[in-house]
Amino acid sequence: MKRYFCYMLIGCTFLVTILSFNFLESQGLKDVSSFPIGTAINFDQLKADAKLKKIQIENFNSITAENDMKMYSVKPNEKEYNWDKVDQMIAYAQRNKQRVFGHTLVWHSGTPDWVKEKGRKDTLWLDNFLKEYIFDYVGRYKGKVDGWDVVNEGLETKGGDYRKTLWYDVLGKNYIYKAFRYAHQADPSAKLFYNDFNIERDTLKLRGLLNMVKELKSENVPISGIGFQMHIRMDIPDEVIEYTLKMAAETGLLIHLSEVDIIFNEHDDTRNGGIQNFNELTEEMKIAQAKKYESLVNIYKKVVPKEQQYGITFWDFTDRDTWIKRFFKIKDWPCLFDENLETKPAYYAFKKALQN
Ligand code: 9MR
Repeated sequence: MKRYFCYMLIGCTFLVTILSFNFLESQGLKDVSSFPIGTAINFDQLKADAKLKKIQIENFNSITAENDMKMYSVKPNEKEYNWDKVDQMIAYAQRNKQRVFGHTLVWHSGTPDWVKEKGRKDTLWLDNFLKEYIFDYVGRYKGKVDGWDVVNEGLETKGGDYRKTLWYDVLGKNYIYKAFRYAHQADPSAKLFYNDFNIERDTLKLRGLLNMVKELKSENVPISGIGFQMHIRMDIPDEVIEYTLKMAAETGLLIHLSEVDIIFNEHDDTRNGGIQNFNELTEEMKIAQAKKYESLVNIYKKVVPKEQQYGITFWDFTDRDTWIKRFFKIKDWPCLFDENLETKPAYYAFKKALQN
């Protein structure tokens, strides 16, 4: 009798272990995280690829359009808006209980040529266009888009000066103030972000950003958060990332890691500007990348107070589709999933850090 009882106990323990192991394995990134985990995606590609879609649904509870919500997509010409893909993506997000993040209202690289041509010639027209565009767009998706990158990359690539773009040249830095105010009027409950790159490594640029935020706040401009794109490289020191995130968190604003990926090779921040130092991905490199992903989550949790953690969003999630290869014309392996859409060590390290 006693022996049977022992066997039964061993059997049950075994079963429970197997079941809980399966349960943990079946949980996606979003299920183990205390803040939203998102990804940028090209919606047409997602629709056409069942495997990609499955991974996306299992792991993410926030979605950003990689390009479909940019001005050149939404307003390709003066006569019409193109809402079709945005509507489709929002319906998909709602079906799958995902937060929609709007990227991006005002961005120099997202501005279509027809706006640049007209805007350069006519200040008043550009001023009115900015207002109308934001009211139409943010108003249409009121309550459906949780947050917006209102202004993207308004600072120069290096240092802390305002970027000299159509918007800045014609309207001055006021375009930033106006964009935030219009977006807030159009949807008072949407979270409004300023988003930029290299602010996690370039402390001069970070200082420019923090000065701008201070000015915006002193003028009661409704900014709710700072987006760190966080396109990083293996050799960007964790200490520097920790310092810059901490400084940004001290503003009290939400902090979004909005376009995360971690590359091995270098580039000069311009199209086709990749420098191919590594031709192959070794097992050692995979492990090192896993550690870097783990540290990033740990730093975010450590220095950004819980109520300011808007979430972590990846910019594409597979080494097959990453923008890095297309844009910089190099080979690289920046994502959690490999070229065959299988998980890499980085996936498990990232997940472990979310769980802890
Ligand atoms: O990944 C995007 C790429 O497919 C587009 O061609 C490009 C221009 O619209 O934009 C890329 O996304 C950028 C994002 O919108 C802003 N931060 C930098 C991203 C990578 O270039």
